[in-house]
Amino acid sequence: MKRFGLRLVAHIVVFAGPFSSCFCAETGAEAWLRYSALEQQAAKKYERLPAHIVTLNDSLVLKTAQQELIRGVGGMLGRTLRTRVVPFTEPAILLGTIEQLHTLAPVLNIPSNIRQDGYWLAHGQVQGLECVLVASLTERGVLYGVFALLRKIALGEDVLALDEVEQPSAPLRWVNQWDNLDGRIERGYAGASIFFEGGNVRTDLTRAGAYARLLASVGITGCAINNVNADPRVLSDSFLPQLVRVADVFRPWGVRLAVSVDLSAPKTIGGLDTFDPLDSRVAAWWRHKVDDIYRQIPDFGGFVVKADSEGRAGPSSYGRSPADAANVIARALQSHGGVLFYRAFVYDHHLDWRNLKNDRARAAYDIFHPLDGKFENNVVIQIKHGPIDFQVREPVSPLLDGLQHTNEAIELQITQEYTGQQRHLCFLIPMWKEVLDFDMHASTPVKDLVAGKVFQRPTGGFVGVANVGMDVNWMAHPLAMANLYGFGRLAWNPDLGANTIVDEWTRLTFGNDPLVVRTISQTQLSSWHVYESYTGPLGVGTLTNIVGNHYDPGPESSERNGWGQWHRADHEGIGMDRTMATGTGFVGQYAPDVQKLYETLAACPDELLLFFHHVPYTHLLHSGKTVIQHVYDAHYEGADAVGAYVSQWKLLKGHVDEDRYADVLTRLQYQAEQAVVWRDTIDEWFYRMSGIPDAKGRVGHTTSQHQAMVPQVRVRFLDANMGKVVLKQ
Ligand code: GCW
Repeated sequence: MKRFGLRLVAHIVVFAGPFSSCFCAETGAEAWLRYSALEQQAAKKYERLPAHIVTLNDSLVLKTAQQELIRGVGGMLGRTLRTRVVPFTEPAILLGTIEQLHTLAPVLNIPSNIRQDGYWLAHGQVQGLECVLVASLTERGVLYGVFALLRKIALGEDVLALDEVEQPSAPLRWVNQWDNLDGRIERGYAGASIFFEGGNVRTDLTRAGAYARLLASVGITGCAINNVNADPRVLSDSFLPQLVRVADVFRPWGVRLAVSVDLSAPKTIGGLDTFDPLDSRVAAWWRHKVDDIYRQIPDFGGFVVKADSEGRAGPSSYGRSPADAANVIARALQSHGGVLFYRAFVYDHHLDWRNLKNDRARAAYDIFHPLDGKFENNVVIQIKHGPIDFQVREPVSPLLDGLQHTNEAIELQITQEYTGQQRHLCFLIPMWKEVLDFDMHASTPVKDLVAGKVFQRPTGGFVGVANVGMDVNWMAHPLAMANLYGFGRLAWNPDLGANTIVDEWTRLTFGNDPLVVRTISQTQLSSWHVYESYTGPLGVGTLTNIVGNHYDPGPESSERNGWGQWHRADHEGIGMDRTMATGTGFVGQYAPDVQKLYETLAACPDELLLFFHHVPYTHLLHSGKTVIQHVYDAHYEGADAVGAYVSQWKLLKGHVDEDRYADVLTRLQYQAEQAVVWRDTIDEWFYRMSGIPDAKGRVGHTTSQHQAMVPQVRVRFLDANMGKVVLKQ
């Protein structure tokens, strides 16, 4: 009955046609910057928007801002803004820095609290004319203000009576791309690199420029374009002119180019016989290299370093510390204003699994906490949000609270390596919100720590591993783009709610049809829990094939090897004992209040139980279910929920353009099949392990023989450098 009702509504909407303007074919290439025409009624609201635009200087970034405004207003309101210069004689939209605005209109009451790239959107009298003002301390901030103004118009908000200051929460808001120079992307699921091809930077960098535009629209200021498993060649003299070309297409959008570097570069490409960070020849090599880069790219952002990790060269080769390694490069960058991101993802991947005290989760804190205060001021320790590796559920990394005298940035993974690889829907903002809001000690949320607010650090912030590719819609799955958008929005303002973010994104991407907005928002918001429930519930890890594609179910793959992603399941029970009392002691890396949350079975939340404790399958959860019954039920509930996504999506036929409708439908149908594969594989594995039957009689009685199927949606598996199995399609 309910279903029939919704269908009826759907037809009425289609015949009434108020949203028909968005039914033309869409590729997703414009992402959330479609600027599609507002319907008449909504456009009326902006009739009094000035018809002129005045840019207070002719810098590159302000020109970009001007063009973007013309483009956006043209698309949404069908009006062509005319450009004027000072002095002007008609009401205008004014774009400029605070300083310029102050000179032009000294009596204007300009707020004094604008910082960094924050912006002021307001209306006010300038030279006796009613103007819309977009101002910032920096030109980049003005560009961000223009994107905000356009977003408001797209969302139907008032822009004529504004007086608001928006500040970014943290100075560093960057993305990393794990692109190899040959054009493949490690853990990239949307085609080839937009930067590299056949060992060189692409000849045509149109997409790279378009990417910078997307990044700028959500306030991202820097992008490291190559894999952290870095090819040393990226620093060779002959490669530098190619990097210059990328910087050139980033610059109009205020995005700073950065690269990942291999610590052994002074030796592998520099002709030295060492890369010992304490050797003066090595220091000189880095200095010359960096000076050379800045001569050609004056706004170069800096470097990212992955060292002593998963086979990468590192300071341990010379008995030196990560601080020694980071500092030698950071000093070279210092006078140019460059930043050195040193990744805390340092661990031994040959751990002895038989030793119950061994624990990969301990590594980052054990290594970096003792070095707190030993890093230069332009070093930022880049810390994955959890102590293992972007699993579907992890506690927050204790290292985020373990550095008081060192800058830090949180690393979040936008590309869905362990969360369905953009073939399953998994909207990650709710997960990141939990991480950022998590209280590390005495009302100290992670978001304040990474922003440098708690210990008054000069810098800090957010890094997202994005891995967009040449696929026309950037992320392959049309709905996965919400993760890229949401990352930028959260990095700017981590107080935004997941529901606000998804609502914005959906309207900007699919239009304002209430049925579409409601359906997509609800689907996205539930998708992380759903994915978790049919893959790896109770904090056990993803139970995916960790020595292969990180995608299919493979619960045995994490055991009896050195990678340390163990769940330690046997016939009696499952889970890693990480307690201080009897386990690996990992819990002791947290502040006392957090220790109390995780140390005892009585306090530990169900969703992280198996991350912290080894328990029998019959252990009773706070929910009242046994572990084993929870596992069985969760997998059925999760698979059913994906089935429901398919039927809900079908109600949108005729409400979104046919191309994206069909594309998403195919993907959800595929996901629904895969969720059943996951359900049956995992439930049956638990049944074989535990010997405990499903109280509801389902497990072990499935009629179909599900196996991990060859995916129907295009798949790429790439695992350079790590010696893990590489599966090819
Ligand atoms: O989990 C691992 C990924 C690697 C990646 C590594 C890292 C770039 O499987 O592909 O390497 O994390 O973050 O360095």
